[in-house]
Amino acid sequence: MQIFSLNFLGIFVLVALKGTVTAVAHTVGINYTIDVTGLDPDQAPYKYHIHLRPVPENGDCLETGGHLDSYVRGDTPPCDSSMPQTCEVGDLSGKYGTVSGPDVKKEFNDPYTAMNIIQLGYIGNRSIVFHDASGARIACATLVKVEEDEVEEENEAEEESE
Ligand SMILES: [Cu+2]
Repeated sequence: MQIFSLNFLGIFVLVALKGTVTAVAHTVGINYTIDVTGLDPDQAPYKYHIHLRPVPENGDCLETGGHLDSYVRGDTPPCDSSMPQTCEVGDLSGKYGTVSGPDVKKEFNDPYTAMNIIQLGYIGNRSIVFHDASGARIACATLVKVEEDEVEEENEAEEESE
């Protein structure tokens, strides 16, 4: 099942927010795990999206471009979480809920983003960006492909526990 062993990891560095976003291919779409600390509860709620471009070396989240929006839907009207198929593909918080803080551990499956480069919702070499309540981009991380054997080990451990 090689095709299911692709995995992307975003690691936040040099900002108050620390932690990871892990994206693991699922039978349909991607299973995400957000595991971060350091969100200021006074600036909540936080939104998080897949943005088009990776984070540049200077770390400027503004340079990650707009949301992954494979169908050019735009962000007006806002995403209705009861109809996630109508939202921007990259609008993860619109589909699965904003987060507060200071610590966040959140898991969800998103059937609209994809691991396969030929699919419209492909997330490779894109970024995940957190916005505070004002909309400011407070943290961003490039989604980088992780070595497959690491993922396979995880999968094996998972199978054993099932
Ligand atoms: Cu965003």
